[in-house]
Amino acid sequence: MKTKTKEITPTPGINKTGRTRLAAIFRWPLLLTLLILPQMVQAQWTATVGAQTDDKGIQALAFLPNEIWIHAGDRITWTWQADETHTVTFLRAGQVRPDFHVGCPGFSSDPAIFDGSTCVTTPEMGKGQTFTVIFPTAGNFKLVCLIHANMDGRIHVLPASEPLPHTQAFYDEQAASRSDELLSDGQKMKPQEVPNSPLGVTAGIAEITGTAGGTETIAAVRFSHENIRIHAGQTVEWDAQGPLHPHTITFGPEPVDLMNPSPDVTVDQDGARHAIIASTADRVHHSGVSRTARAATVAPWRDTFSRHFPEPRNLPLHLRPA
Ligand SMILES: [Cu+2]
Repeated sequence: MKTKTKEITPTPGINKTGRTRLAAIFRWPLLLTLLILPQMVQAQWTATVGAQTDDKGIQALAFLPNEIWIHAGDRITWTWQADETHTVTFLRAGQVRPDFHVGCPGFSSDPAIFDGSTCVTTPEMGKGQTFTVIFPTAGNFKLVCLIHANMDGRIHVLPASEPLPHTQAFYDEQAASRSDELLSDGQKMKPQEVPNSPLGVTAGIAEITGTAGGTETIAAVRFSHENIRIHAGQTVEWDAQGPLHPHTITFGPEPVDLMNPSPDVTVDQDGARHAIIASTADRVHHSGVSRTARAATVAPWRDTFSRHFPEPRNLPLHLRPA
């Protein structure tokens, strides 16, 4: 029986040599992709900024977690968890810490890329906001908040060939437990007596703590007395006991300018600011928000403010976290 051999017609334009060449052309990019792929897979990590109690009275000024190991090319997305505002900032080596209103100068777009050569920062951001930074090169980078001097962390960016010590689940667990720890420590903080002042009110307390990854601050953003009954003519003294978390003492509506005291505020011989409230219509405002106060990060910052009340009144008092 005669078998009919089917002739294979070569594809027009491609002879045997051509086909081999074509296969080689396709094989090389495939090989190249396989080699490069592990380095190009960018892992997405998540972390949080700040934490607070339900009543917002205790604020953890911290990056949670504050130490993360990733691979070059990976990205981290931070989510803000508290109403107190913070920044996510990476400065250039040797860069002087800028004012948070000024930024790098300027503010980075989201996502930002940080390799150590150019400053990256967000503006001040609050609860629910997110920001992503991509780290293309290996190195150890310091993460800071421009608003709170004692709030920082470390990002260790390893070459793709090196193994990472932890998983995302580990960091999630660490962030949650550290947040609980800081907030419960904050609830236990007790105000110190206001020196030489029987009618003293503490305007916020704070403690700086930390881990190997960086410093954290726990702050109670409340007055020590919610109500204080005095006689007309008596003076009340407010004492800020947070080393880096200044507050304003305000009677009346919140002023637009938080940075400068109202014109009726005078300064006593011992440096305490002083005002006299004669009527419920008085709108006096002492600002603890000053650049000088913010810059004093090493020495504990303390400020006092006295008010003299010549008339019996019920006056609303507001505390605004800086
Ligand atoms: Cu902060």
